[in-house]
Amino acid sequence: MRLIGSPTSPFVRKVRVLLIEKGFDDIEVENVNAFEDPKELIAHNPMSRVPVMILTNGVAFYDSKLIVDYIESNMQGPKFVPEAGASRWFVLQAEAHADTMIDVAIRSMLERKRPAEKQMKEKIVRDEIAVARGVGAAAKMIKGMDAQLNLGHIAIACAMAYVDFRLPHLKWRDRHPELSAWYQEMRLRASMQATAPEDPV
Ligand SMILES: N[C@@H](CCC(=O)N[C@@H](CS)C(=O)NCC(=O)O)C(=O)O
Repeated sequence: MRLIGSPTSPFVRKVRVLLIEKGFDDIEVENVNAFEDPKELIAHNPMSRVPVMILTNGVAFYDSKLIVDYIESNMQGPKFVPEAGASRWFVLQAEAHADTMIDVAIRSMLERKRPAEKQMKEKIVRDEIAVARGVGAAAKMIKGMDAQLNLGHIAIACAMAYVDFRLPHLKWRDRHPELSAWYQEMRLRASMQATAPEDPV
């Protein structure tokens, strides 16, 4: 199998971290710029979003939630989503929460990239406040989860890295010291180190 991705996408990173934690550290990633509608991406995902996972038989999957589900259901290695019970839904909620935080962070980042006179400042402020609230909720989720690594941890760590990368001015660490301490450890994991974007711009 291989992935179509991008080095800075937090959704791609979530999938890659999960694969590495499962023991698959040699999955080929073909990096594209999804914003330019590259042919090789839209051939598999007409909406031009990464990640896309392509199996050896040519079958392709998106989005990242389905890819993660496929990996958990069909690939060997330790499990990162509990099979049943309240903990399953807690972990999946943490993943959905992290993904939504990223969606909002991306939207505000894209708005900020527009020429200053065209930016909708109130939209940026609203989205950044939403992300800040999201960080607070993520802190509670991390506190409520077992220490053993699960998909919720992975998704939240990728979201925090993205907030640091795109919205550093939110300075969330001062308000959430426990989340900050947890994240400091998380980012040292080999899977997080191997997927950190080099020289992100
Ligand atoms: N819900 C999708 C979101 C994927 C997504 O938004 N990917 C971004 C990169 S982080 C992208 O490809 N953006 C291109 C675009 O919006 O045109 C998932 O979980 O895979």
